[in-house]
Amino acid sequence: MDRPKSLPLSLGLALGLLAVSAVARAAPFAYISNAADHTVSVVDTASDAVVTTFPVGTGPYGVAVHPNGRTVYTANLYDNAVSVIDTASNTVVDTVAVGEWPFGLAVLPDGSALYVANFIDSSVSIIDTATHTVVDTVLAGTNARGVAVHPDGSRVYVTNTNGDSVSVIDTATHAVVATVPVGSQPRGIAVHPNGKTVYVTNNDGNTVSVIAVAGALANNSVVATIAVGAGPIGVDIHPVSGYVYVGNRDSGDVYIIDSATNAVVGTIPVGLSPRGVMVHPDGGAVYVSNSLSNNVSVIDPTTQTVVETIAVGSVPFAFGEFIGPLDSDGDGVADTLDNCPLIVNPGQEDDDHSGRGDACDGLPPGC
Ligand SMILES: [Ca+2]
Ligand SMILES: [Ca+2]
Ligand SMILES: [Ca+2]
Repeated sequence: MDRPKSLPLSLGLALGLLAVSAVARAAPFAYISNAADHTVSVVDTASDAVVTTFPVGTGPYGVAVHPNGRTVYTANLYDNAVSVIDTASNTVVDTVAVGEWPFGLAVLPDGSALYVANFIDSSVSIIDTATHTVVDTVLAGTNARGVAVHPDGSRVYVTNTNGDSVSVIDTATHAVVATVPVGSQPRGIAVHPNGKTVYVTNNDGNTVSVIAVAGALANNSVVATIAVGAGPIGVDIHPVSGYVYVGNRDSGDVYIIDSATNAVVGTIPVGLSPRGVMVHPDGGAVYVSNSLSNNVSVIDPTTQTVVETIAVGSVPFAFGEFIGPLDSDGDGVADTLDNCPLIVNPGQEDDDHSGRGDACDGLPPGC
């Protein structure tokens, strides 16, 4: 079943104004890393079909998509390396050696650097995404695992699974500027899209810690602890509703927390041993990788029910931000980078230096 897609109002206006009939709405892809068969399953999120599966390094537990959507990275636990994947060809184009047992990883919003948590080394490797080289290694807490980036790019947050803490890294200096005690065995981590709080799953404590990181409470301290299901790991936050989706490994379900009240407002059964959880960038679905069912559950966030189950590879973890960015006009340039996000202009020409693509000059805002 195809997930219904609403046509953005501004796209409707653009279509009407330009009488363009063939603007494809290219869907981003979900890159599901399969830890046991050392592959990535690529899911077209418009159809929820697996379009291809390709090999990467050994034990790809973590995965991250570059903000431009042209590169994907997997952290390969058993070869102590990161695979660099070209999404045009879905092939590994480079391999970068990092620390021992790399797990989670995340890219800065400007795309310049990739942060990789090394579990055994309790460190974070910082990779320059232009050169594919490690430019720095930062000591974190004991057994670094999950990585999340603040939307303003200034801070990276790392869970330390056996340190029961979160390390806060300043991306300008690479210094650890705070170490925040959280619950027992923190694993997953996500920054609220409003930039004010960070949600951390405590796998052993069956709780979620909420850290205040901006605003009046910008002191990197835990302001709430919420009881969830058994063995929480994956976590992500819906950009519109502010609902927090938490995958619980041992109870095989997803808890929904309303971030306005930090109350649990729902529970959704999924597959066995859910790991990766990510809200689709268009807000229309939530994807959950079930590591012992070898499939992905797709949740409709309007009904909070599973509407699709997608068979993937063996032991899908997809730990991280595994879905690519929106590219509404399908010209290969992500919406956040496209100077005419609803008009096909892959060259991004701006000959008059207006700051808008020449294809949009003179058209109403939103084209
Ligand atoms: Ca585009
Ligand atoms: Ca465009
Ligand atoms: Ca222009």
